[in-house]
Amino acid sequence: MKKTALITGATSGIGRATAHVFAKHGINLILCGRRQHRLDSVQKALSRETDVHTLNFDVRSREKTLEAISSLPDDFKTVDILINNAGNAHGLDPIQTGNLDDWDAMMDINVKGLLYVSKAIIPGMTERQSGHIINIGSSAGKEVYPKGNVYCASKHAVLAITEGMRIDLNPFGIKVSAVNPGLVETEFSQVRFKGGSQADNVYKGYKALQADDIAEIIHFAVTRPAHVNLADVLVFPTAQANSVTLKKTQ
Ligand code: NDP
Ligand code: 8X3
Repeated sequence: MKKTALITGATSGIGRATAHVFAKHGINLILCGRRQHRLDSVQKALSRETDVHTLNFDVRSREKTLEAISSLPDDFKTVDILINNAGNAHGLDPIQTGNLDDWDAMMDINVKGLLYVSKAIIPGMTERQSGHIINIGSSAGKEVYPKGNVYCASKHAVLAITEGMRIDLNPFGIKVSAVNPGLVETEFSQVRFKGGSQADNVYKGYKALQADDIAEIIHFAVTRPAHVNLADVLVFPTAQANSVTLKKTQ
């Protein structure tokens, strides 16, 4: 029986790479994001390999999130795997000069958006007494770095929510995992620096993780035997030792 996965943030980076790996292995896909043209092109690329449905909504909107997920056609209503991936950093500023809109975006998307999506999916999983939720945290959820303040707080919250979910969903046999990457070369820094030139240097002078590296780990996690749950995975590029120690060659 083919499984169905719902992936948030499937229009770019880690989410899109995960969609590709899942499709290759015959997992049916519900791809979510706000950029319709990207949803269309990922759907077009992957429909040769598996069944794909797309949902366009902003996870900041509680109503739109619940409405979109409740609109799923019968063939896609049973979500076996939820990948809570949508999220970004917005800005990199000391707390005293931080931007309130950036703070709102990070807490609303990375934390509250993850909760809204989970709220819509969990009832089906508890009813069926099965399922796997993977929350994409970050090394920033394990340690705080200079100017990371609110982004780090949002990812610490993701980790706390993951642990809470694992406890509360334990009686239902639902797996809950956190995958926590260090530096991954995606559109993440373009979003963080609002398209500014700072983004160009973030992945220079060392080999950063690629979105595919994380996608492979996510696929490994969802294909473990029923009695095995990868509860918490921290993954760095070899050049990175922690949030502030990075070996660059230039
Ligand atoms: P990208 O910027 O490449 O992708 C972010 C994805 O999130 C996009 O598909 C975007 O889709 C979606 N998204 C953003 N805001 C919203 C929103 N309001 N509503 C719905 N979807 C949204 O970054 P990454 O792939 O790197 O990031 C994915 C996750 O990985 C994030 O949670 C990030 O914090 C985490 N992470 C990233 C690391 C890195 O170094 N890159 C390291 C550790 C964790 P769209 O714009 O179409 O809505
Ligand atoms: C993304 C990696 O180091 O920019 O979570 O926080 S970092």
